[in-house]
Amino acid sequence: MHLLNVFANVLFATKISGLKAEFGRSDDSDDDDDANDWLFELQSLRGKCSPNPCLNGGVCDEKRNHFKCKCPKQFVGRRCERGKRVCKRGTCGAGLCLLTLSPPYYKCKCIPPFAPPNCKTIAPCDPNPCQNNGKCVDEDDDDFECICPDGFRGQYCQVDPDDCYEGDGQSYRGKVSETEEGDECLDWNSEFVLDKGSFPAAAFASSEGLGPHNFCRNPDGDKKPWCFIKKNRRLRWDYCNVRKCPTPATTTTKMVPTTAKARPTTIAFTDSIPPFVTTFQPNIPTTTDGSITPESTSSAQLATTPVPPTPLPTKDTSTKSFLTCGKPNPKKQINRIYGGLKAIPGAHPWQVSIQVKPKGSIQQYRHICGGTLIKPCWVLTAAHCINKNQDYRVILGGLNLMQKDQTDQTVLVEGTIIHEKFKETTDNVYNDIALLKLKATNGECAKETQFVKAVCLPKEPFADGTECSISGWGATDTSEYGSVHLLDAQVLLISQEVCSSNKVYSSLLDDGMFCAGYLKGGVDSCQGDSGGPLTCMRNQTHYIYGIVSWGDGCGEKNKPGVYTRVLKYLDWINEKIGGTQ
Ligand code: 4AZ
Repeated sequence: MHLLNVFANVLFATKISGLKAEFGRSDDSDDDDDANDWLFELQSLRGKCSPNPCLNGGVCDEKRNHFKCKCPKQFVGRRCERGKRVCKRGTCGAGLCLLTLSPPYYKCKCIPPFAPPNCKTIAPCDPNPCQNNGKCVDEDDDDFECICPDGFRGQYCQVDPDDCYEGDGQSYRGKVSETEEGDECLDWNSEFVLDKGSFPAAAFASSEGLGPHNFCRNPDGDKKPWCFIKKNRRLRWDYCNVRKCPTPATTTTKMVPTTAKARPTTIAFTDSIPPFVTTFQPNIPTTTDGSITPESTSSAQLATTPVPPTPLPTKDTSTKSFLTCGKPNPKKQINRIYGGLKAIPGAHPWQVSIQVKPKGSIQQYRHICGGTLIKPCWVLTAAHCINKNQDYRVILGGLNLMQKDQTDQTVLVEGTIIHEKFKETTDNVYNDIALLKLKATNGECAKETQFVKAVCLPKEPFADGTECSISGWGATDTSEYGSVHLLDAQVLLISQEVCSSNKVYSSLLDDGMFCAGYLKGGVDSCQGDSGGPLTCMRNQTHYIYGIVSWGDGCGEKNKPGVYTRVLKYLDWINEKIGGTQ
């Protein structure tokens, strides 16, 4: 998934669902213009004050065919959707610009050895950055070191000896502010985290423990506390170097680091995501070694002999159907105002990772494509993801491809059905749709849980301009081999007319395809996301509206992602799955 310039494109800042991921920052210019007006036009937001289209307390004024939002001082944009840029380039020198609730709506936080007030001069120990009576040692290279009293640790001795987290760390309120790799966390109210898409009020006093500080927290039900960091001038996140509390019965050795070394003032940028050794093959996949596979491969199921993919049994072996479709029940729906990001557990319970290995081989399975659970035994995907010479399995309910989650379900694929008129050309792909029939065990394929659910098939079109969701483990602007974590993003449906214009895809689209994304570039699906879902919501129900199919690059200007138009293939799908589950 390509998540460049997320904030430049985010229209509905207050409704970005909870996701944290790598994403780029928009340019540093103070662009308070309404570059995205054409999108509002697409959404026919004309003349309607009810419901109030103005965000962040904007007052709506209806005038004939138009509405106008009168925005509170701090907001701009047609719908008051963006916070004003208060920190111009260089305002805070080498420090961080933190957003505040009162004028001038920001303050600078200097990162030692840079000194207040402007963080432009270097004064390593003045004022003393070491807390808890830590001693600051001025080193030759304009750096410093904190010598901490016994038991205290952290770059600034801010972490006390009893600092630890319990369970998954959602209740952690300690002071660790460093990642596992030693990067310093950004303040939750730093402008870089919040950017101009939002106002920081919600970050100041949240029940999740977020606030105007940079301590690690777990506000979204992840496995342990994490924080945002800045790497290569991009916003990233990583797990924190925080200790798990000892269980009462066990005694642990007390860790007493004596010194905390300040890092060099220029951060050594490394990629926080472990190398992802799978190879995505966008079109017809061929086999490769050196793959990554979740540890879940130990499942007894996987030891079974390979199943020929076709022909499919006509009789459905499963009797159980799901109770609902399209109703996610995410673990925690926090109103994340930070931008594009890692998916919340349970937010895309129909998302599957399709994994392959050479037919009949004992090689490990590796992620090749995304897919969407539409029935307990059926996964919808792109035809270009299927290669008859491979064995297939799907992982349902998982977020992290590198580790087995408790919520994972691994199910073998009994057969594959590719659309009869699927055709790939050098420029595009026609009828890019396929079905995977899952193999039932004891009459059950996928089990419905909070993390595994089916999406609904669409019944009618969604309007151009509708904001829909894409998700996947595909390539990102910083990781060409894909993301270990499931990422998601919002994209807008683009009209066929606009997308078939000369500057976009000209005559390459047919009525089985549509475009979604932003003509400006940025947020997009990419290699490895193929086959995965584009879902749109109506009446609190999610529908699978598109399948990630193709595009000219990823995140490029005037080259949005192209999706298979699922609505066109409803009869085909129903014919193939019949009345089966
Ligand atoms: C691919 O190669 C691919 N930007 C998927 C999606 C897009 C481009 C390429 C859309 O699988």
